[in-house]
Amino acid sequence: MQTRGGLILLATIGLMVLSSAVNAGSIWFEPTAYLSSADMPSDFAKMNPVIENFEDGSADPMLNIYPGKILGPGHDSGIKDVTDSVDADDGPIDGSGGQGHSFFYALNEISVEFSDPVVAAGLVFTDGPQNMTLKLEAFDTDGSSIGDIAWDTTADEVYTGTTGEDRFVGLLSNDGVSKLVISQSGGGMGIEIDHVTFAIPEPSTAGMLLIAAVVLVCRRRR
Ligand SMILES: [Ca+2]
Ligand SMILES: [Ca+2]
Ligand SMILES: [Ca+2]
Repeated sequence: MQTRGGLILLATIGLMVLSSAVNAGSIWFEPTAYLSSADMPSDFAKMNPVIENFEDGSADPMLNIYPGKILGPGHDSGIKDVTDSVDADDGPIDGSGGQGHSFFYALNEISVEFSDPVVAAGLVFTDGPQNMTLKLEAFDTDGSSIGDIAWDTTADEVYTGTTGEDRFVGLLSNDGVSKLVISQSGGGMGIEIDHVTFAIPEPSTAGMLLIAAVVLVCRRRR
């Protein structure tokens, strides 16, 4: 009797957790100032995400980021020292990320594709022209839009690595995110990002409870 009661309780809890997970949908994180990974919103950081900071000069194999390229320390585009990494990536938090690595494209849109769907996805906008409206849009595994978030950038008219306008933005989604697109409108050109941040689904609590229930059933049958 005790085992059967435990089993029913376990299965009930499992179904409750499963049902709440399915109904949760997505949670968006408004743009927030970001000088190091310590500035990641705590509810996002709880997902134990991978942070791709480009500091080894390459991107995680799970990521396909396009168009554009990784910039290294002090990149010279005709204007010297245009690299605009997250501030802490080059050592001190000192108002500059000029000696770190970032990802840059000369026009107005960068896509980040995940080879497997992720449940947490975010990035840090690090530079662009003044007076632009930025938008981050997320897509599910069918390619349908999950939603977007837009904000007016406070970017200064400085093309070197200043960090006052750097913003983290992202979402958690149980639908699974397959792609992020960051874009800007308003006249100028050039967009730069860093700290592409993502978490793949872990075996859920619900899944673990259901597995435990199945094991118990098998043991009883034996
Ligand atoms: Ca710095
Ligand atoms: Ca970086
Ligand atoms: Ca910046």
